[in-house]
Amino acid sequence: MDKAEALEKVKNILPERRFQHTLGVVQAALELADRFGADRDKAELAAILHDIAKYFPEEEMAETIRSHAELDDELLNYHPSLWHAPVGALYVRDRLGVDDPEVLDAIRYHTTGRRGMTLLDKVVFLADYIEPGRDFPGVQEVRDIARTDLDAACAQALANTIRFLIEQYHDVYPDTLLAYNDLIKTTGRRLKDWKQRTGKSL
Ligand code: DGI
Ligand code: FE
Ligand code: FE
Repeated sequence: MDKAEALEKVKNILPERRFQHTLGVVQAALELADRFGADRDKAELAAILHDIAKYFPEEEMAETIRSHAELDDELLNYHPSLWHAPVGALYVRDRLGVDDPEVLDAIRYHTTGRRGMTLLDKVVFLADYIEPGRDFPGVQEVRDIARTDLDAACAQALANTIRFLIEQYHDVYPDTLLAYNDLIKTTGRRLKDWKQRTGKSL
């Protein structure tokens, strides 16, 4: 499946607003790929397809998770908004013939992240967070950090998400915490310095 076919497919599947978000993620992913040396074509394909399963019916996604050993059954104990990422990865592999494991993983982990995120995982995860259409508290700071520091920007995005989830008394999926713990080891110092230098509260 090439880029044009993938775009056509998601344009047909997604509502207009979600398609516009997808185009924003593509733009952001290409910028990040160029800045941090990721494969442009893989970043673009993963970005185009990342939310393809966003509006699949919940019961259908639950059944997909139950019937595929490679998808963690534990997902069923967490919020359904997490399901579209792994289900989407499986869908593009089995139904659209996407066979690049790096692209499939970037789609699979775009919502939660994971321990040991690859360069491509980070590019797609961060692009989803900072694409131009996003407007939530803290996003501008993450955009600023992302100009120079991919890992620190991902860590800050994860910190914001975890804080938001906890404020709402939502559950936090283990991969989200593992991704944060992993990245904060190497970026915590830089983020503290950044915060002190800019006086920004993150
Ligand atoms: O699909 P998008 O809206 O573009 O973005 P996304 O794939 O990052 O999904 C965002 C949603 O996922 C948002 O409602 C927060 C939620 N989310 C992310 N990590 C976790 C989570 N929800 C729970 N309950 N637990 C998590 O760890
Ligand atoms: Fe998503
Ligand atoms: Fe998205």
